[in-house]
Amino acid sequence: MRTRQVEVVWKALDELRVELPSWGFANTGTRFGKFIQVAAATTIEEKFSDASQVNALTGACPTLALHVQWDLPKGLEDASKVKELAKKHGVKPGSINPNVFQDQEYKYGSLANPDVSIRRRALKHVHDCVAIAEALGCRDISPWFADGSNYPGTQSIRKRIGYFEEGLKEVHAALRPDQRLLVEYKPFEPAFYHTDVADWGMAFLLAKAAGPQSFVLVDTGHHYQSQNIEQIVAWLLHHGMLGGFHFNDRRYADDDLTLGSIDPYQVFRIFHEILTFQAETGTAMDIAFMIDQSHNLKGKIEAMIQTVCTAQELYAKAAAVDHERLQGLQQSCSLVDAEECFRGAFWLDVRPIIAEWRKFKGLPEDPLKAFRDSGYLERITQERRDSHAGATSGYAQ
Ligand code: RM4
Ligand code: MN
Ligand code: MN
Repeated sequence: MRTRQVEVVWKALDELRVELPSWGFANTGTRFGKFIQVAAATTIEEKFSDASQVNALTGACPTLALHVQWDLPKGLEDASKVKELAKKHGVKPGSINPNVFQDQEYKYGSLANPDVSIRRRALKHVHDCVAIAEALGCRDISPWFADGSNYPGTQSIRKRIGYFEEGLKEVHAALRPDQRLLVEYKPFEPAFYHTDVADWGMAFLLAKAAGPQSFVLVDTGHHYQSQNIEQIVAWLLHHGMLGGFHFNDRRYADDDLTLGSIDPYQVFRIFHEILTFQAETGTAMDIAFMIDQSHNLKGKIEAMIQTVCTAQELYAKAAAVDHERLQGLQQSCSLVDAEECFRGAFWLDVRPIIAEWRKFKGLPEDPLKAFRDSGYLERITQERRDSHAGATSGYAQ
């Protein structure tokens, strides 16, 4: 491997931070049912503990995203407990995710519900999340809205745009100066006719309307088949509107598969857009890289380690692209050489460099193996054996 490549890969690995999702350590399933894992976390303490394992083994995950309803059921009151856990486990709370999709009230929507009292209820929850974020020292408030409708003609799509603009402006006005509001989009599910924030254009316009501290969140699983995600990323970068990512992979819809398990080249191309933008503009981008995966079949902690290692490998490959050379080849429209320069980096085996980097940082060269050797899984499997009573719930039961 050439020295330049080794240098850029090390620098990239030093930079890359990936946020873990608290819900990725818990029992989850599909809408058809849950398969319980004895080792899954059922308390916020266990989620912090599991996340700290992933961070200790990879050195790349200092924060844990929290879902307010699942992790802080008493809201702000629970903040002090979270602070203590963060201190104890050496992982800080990360993005704060409101939940305005689960309660019965939200059957016809949250911020876009035709009923003003339900819109107010949802807004109050998001406001509470801003306060929780402040109490915990978290920068990002990251709501996902399930709002939409199932049948043509049953809702005013246009009116609901107005409701969203109004609501997000109000939330934005409550943000502290260092906080950000990230607007996530998703084309469908649970709404199957129209979703109020369905794509990056809608999220972009809503974030713009909300105010300058609002940005777009790209969940890699929230696109139609064959959509060019790196092009979306390039547009968001160009407009200074890229706030962060929810990493996962998908084959069909929002499948929550492990990052890069279906299409690693796509992740490489997304990273390339970011790294090439940074190289060309000389600006270090402040993008929140977060995982949003719920593995119901794989072991939770193993799957997270696998994901972080995959992100590191693909980020390192993208960093290895010779930007200057590629720029010249693009300029002269040397198509084959440009493509070879680009995909050459994708095919580089960066794993030996990453292993060296890990060794230098005092991290295990093979985090997955180190986890398996640690005995942690056996210990929690014993300890958590009896904590899953009542955790199964069937679909349509
Ligand atoms: C959605 C979306 C959100 C996540 C919920 C549970 O599909 O990806 O980010 O919080 O699922
Ligand atoms: Mn998501
Ligand atoms: Mn999703």
